[in-house]
Amino acid sequence: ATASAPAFSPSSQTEELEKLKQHVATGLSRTPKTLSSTYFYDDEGSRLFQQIMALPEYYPTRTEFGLLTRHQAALSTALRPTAAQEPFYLLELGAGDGLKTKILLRHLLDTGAAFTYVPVDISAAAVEGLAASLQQELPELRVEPLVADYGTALRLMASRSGRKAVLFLGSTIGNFLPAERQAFLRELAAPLSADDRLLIGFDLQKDPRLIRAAYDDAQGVTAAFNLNLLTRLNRELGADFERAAWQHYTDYDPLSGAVRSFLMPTKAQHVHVAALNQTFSFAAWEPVHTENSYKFTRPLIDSLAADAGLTVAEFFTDERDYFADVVLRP
Ligand code: AVJ
Repeated sequence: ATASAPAFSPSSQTEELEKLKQHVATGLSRTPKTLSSTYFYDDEGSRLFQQIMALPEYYPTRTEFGLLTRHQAALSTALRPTAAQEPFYLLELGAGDGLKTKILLRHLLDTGAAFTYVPVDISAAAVEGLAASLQQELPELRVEPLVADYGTALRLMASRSGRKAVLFLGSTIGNFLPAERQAFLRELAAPLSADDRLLIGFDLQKDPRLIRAAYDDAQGVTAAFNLNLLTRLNRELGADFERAAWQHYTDYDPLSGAVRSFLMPTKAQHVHVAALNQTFSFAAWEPVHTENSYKFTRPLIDSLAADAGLTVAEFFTDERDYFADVVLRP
């Protein structure tokens, strides 16, 4: 593989730290307290998420994997330019381990598509691991890894000529609140030309018990994933969260379609954050909201697309209708 060294986002480490400090200062000062799931993914968080994807309760990854396998030919056709030899960029936001994407990458290579794969992730470890494994498994693939947040990656790519197919798999779109989701999709859609495509994975509404179990597994891996945020704040901001005094709690609301995850202090406590020179007080069982994982319906996806000026070109689902991979076009 012609894998270039990962390009790093122009925002420096100090800027990242400033963002985190600002985020924590704001989030822990408001009522109810909030911290964002975007901060789950330090190297340890990315490792725990890998474990989550293999859990028996966590159906989304397995389901989307099956779905991509089943529809690989139709998906590849929908994503690549109509002129067979026209080069294009296949940009993936939040690439992670790329296990699902490899299905499409293989199929595109086998059918002679000329493209450069640009995996984008905020975890350098994830992107580097992926680039290394691709070098092994798909030596003929052209890879340009990019360590950046999504906004930065999109702006970088918008300035390059050539067609783009943008992948946003795994129902990561479910992490946005409805208003943020609309704004994000408009931001994604804005730089697209008529022949560009978007492929987005949406977890669908289903038996609420199945959904809830996926976010509260028996082995406690999801709990560790959520609690890792406290460990991260202790390490990066010199906070003194006592991890044993916190629990993971989650619920699913079938009306809004939202799984919400919380960090719950089991007793009243004060937490000092050295980097902010500030102390935050928590009442016993005062929820700190850390994540939303929205579940979708077809009408919701149609209106989301329409709002961003996009059309649903293809709508692929698995045999149980658990998950959808949707191709959108301007
Ligand atoms: C990576 C955002 C798709 O919301 O299902 C898994 C993250 N959180 N278990 C999801 C997650 C708890 C996951 N996404």
